[in-house]
Amino acid sequence: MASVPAEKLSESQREQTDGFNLIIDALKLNGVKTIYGVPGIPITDFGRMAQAEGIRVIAFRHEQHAGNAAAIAGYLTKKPGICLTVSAPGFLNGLTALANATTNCFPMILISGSSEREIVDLQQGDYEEMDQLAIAKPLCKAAFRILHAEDIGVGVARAIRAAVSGRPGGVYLDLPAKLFGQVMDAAEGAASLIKVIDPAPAQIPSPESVERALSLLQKAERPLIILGKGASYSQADDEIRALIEKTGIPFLPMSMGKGILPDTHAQCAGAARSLVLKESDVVMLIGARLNWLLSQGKGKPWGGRKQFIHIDIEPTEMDSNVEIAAPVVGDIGSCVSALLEGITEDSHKPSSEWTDAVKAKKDANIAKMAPRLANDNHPMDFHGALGVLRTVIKERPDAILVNEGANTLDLARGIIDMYKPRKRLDVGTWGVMGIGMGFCVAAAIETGKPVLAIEGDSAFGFSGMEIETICRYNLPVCIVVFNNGGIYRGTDVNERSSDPAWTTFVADSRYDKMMEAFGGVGVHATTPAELKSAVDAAMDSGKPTLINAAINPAAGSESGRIGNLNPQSKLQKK
Ligand code: ADP
Ligand code: TZD
Ligand code: MG
Repeated sequence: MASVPAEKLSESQREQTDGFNLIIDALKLNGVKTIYGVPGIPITDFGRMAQAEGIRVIAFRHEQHAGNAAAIAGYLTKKPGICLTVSAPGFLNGLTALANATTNCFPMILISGSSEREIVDLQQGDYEEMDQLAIAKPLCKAAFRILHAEDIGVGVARAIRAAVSGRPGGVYLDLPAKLFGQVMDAAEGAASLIKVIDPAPAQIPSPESVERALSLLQKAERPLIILGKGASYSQADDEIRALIEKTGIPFLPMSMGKGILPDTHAQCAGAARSLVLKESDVVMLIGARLNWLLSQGKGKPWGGRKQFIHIDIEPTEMDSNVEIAAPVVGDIGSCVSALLEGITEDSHKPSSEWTDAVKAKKDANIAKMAPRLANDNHPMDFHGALGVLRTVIKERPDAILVNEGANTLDLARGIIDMYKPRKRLDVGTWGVMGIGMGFCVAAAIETGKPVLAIEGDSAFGFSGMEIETICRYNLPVCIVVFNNGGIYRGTDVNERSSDPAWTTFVADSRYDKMMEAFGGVGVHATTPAELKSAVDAAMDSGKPTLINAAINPAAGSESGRIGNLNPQSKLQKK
């Protein structure tokens, strides 16, 4: 029987769709496979329906961790990670992750249900009433609200493009409760959806900017290349490796830039950081900003003025702190490819004086560190524990390392060599605590690889409840809590009252027991050997595991490596 054209059918005869289905269809059309979130009004049914439609819906215990999971999923895949929350308080819980994603240039979309416009705008006291769009706007790259079912296609498309094009970042998408139930003709609804074509188009640098960079690099006597997390994000791994190996220039990876080339690469200057920052004359930044992590490009660590070549997709990043002699604006893959075309054998080789000096310093520092990493001190110290975890990553270079804390972060970053790109995930630009378990969940789900989390005991506490999530989804995550009884140390004393010092926790806590409560494996490790065998067992079995590594409470230093950032009272008693 010939089918009757849709427009000839009466309203009641036509097939209908609604907001719920259109949002799911729009996400699926654009390749969204996973949503990270926490259920509640008005999104509970939406999550159920998304799951029924084959989208993986990962439920967390707190929205901040779902948001962090979405953010790092975006970083790992170059597609926006999706976080779904309820209105006002759930939205606010997710907002920290959205702001952090934007700060770190990770693409994600925070989708929150919200109250009705009419009631919110007249402030008439709706359930969880809040003008979420206005609050999100200054904290993310873009924010949109969809009021009508027929706009869902456009709204989702705009959110995706805003998150991943140019400098990636966080996008907020506001979905008022009424939208979900709005009904429209199914055929018209399907036709209104947009599959985003080329969401992050290549951005080709101008030939002049490439020429300028090449000639500056050629004049350099002591060149240096710095690789930031933008370089990891770009996935231009082959081009970056070719640039570095063809020129022979020493490279310094930023924290999450570690592993683009192995830290053990002959040209890696990680172990000679102070020397290369101070002594270099021309520095090429690839996907790294001259922010506080690089002393804003000036002052003592830099030993005077440098000439910078800066490769970045964001034009306004140039000259943000110091003069950029050769800005190269474009996507890293296109920029590095263009540079490579102008580099021939030996055309940009640094002097052997320079590379020899870097190598000598690096070898000396590595040799100095070696015995400390092999120590078997009781109680265990950071170096003894990190010495064995360094071996774990060497033996399992595919594993993803999640890392947060102060001493636990700074020492692990320096000690643990990374061998492959995008394997090190950490506190990023803000040095924020709380990314740990959210990052673990998404790293395991998005990559299918085993995850090793190295967590300060304070850092772990920010997202610790999500170990239930890790157990519930049976993820191959091994968490090592560096338990030194507090923030930086467990030895502070409050001399005024019986209250504990505010940097300390319950001494000798057993975080491993928390894991057992949810059916995971818990281990208490007091020596490097016990730690190594417990981590190996966890990585072999893939079972959710938490190892409580008992670290000497006196071992850490205030604020790890950045104690100099603490303000000092001139009046403080000595
Ligand atoms: P790090 O903390 O590792 O030093 P930052 O987060 O400071 O790195 O810098 C990352 C930079 O990378 C940002 O300025 C961002 O605009 C840039 N970036 C991100 N993705 C790309 C890309 N695909 N191409 C070019 N630049 C990029
Ligand atoms: N809150 C948030 C969200 N981020 C922060 N960075 C801090 C507070 C302050 N902070 C740090 O910068 S590190 C840290 C805090 C609370 C914890 C350090 O203790 P730890 O690590 O146990 O995790 P170590 O190994 O004891 O130094
Ligand atoms: Mg601690």
